[in-house]
Amino acid sequence: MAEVDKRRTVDVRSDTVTRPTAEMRRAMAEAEVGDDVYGEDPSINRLEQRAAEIFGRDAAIFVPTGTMGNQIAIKIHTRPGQEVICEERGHIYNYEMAMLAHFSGCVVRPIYAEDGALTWTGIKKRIAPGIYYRAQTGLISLENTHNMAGGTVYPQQAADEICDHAHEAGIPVHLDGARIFNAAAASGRSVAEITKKFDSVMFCLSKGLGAPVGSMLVGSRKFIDMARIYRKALGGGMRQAGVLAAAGLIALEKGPKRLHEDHANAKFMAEELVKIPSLKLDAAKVQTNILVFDISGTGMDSAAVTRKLGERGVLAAGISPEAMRFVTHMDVSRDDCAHAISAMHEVCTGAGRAAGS
Ligand code: TLP
Repeated sequence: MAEVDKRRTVDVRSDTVTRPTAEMRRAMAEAEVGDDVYGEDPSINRLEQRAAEIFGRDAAIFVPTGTMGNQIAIKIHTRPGQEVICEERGHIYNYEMAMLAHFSGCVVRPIYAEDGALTWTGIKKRIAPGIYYRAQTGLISLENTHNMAGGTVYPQQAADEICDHAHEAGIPVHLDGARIFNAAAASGRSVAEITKKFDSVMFCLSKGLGAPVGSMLVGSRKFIDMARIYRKALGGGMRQAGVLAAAGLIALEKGPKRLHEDHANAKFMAEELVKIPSLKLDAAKVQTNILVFDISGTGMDSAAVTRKLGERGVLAAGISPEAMRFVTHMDVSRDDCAHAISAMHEVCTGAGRAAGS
């Protein structure tokens, strides 16, 4: 029985925790900069152009966070007093501080869907009838990969169908594509292809792609011109932000190429976790870099499991009292994953065990 090495720290709380690589730090130090509020930062301009090119769109804009990107998109697509349809566990609904009510004056019409993937059939019945005394559906927002459903990849046909039908009904569709490059890597399709029917897409440089800061919004020229106005209004006009764009450019070019490693590591952990009888997880559903699993069979809540893992050098996060999430990323090696599994084994069964045995 292997004892867990308590001197080691493995951080699987999120893929947001990555530190910039040496190459990123060098590029940041040497970045050409200017005042981005005047549109004069060459590094930001290069990053925005590259993002637009990669997504096959007119334009893109750099924003400090994914949250700001999503909220700007919601503001542009909606009017106060409207509803936004999204999946019940969606980030815009649960983790963005009710900003869509605060900033856009809208409410969410949440709909639960297996694996976080709404279908047109599910959405159609929840679109507000065109009666003057009912709040109208202003926007549909999807999430790919779906974070809290366990990093699931949106079935392409379902996403395309939703966009087509929504457009026929005059409703725009936004994509929270914080981890869209993970979806692309898992499905073997390009981000341009899987996002082409959406009116706007937000993606994060600061998650699996490894940049320290930053997200992008992509869309039509008119949409991005509006986004520039709202970004400034929210205090997101960041002046010499080229120091961030320099890291972002490396994340955008190099980050996608290594995501399959994170996916293989997540799969490895899933296949090990299912061997712990008190945990509930469907390893076959782990498609990308996120594992969400039920710990209620351990007799502990997630706060207790998190604390015990922490004592063994594993930083993890509970997403409810009964469920936990592990996220793989570029600062987590296969060995680190094995360490996390051994720690989990020890916490759940009270015994040490080497992963793989
Ligand atoms: N997600 C964070 C937490 O907020 C939950 C994480 O650790 O996963 N959309 C999705 C799908 C996200 O997962 C996140 C961040 C965001 C948007 C917001 O991005 P940031 O943190 O840059 O505002």
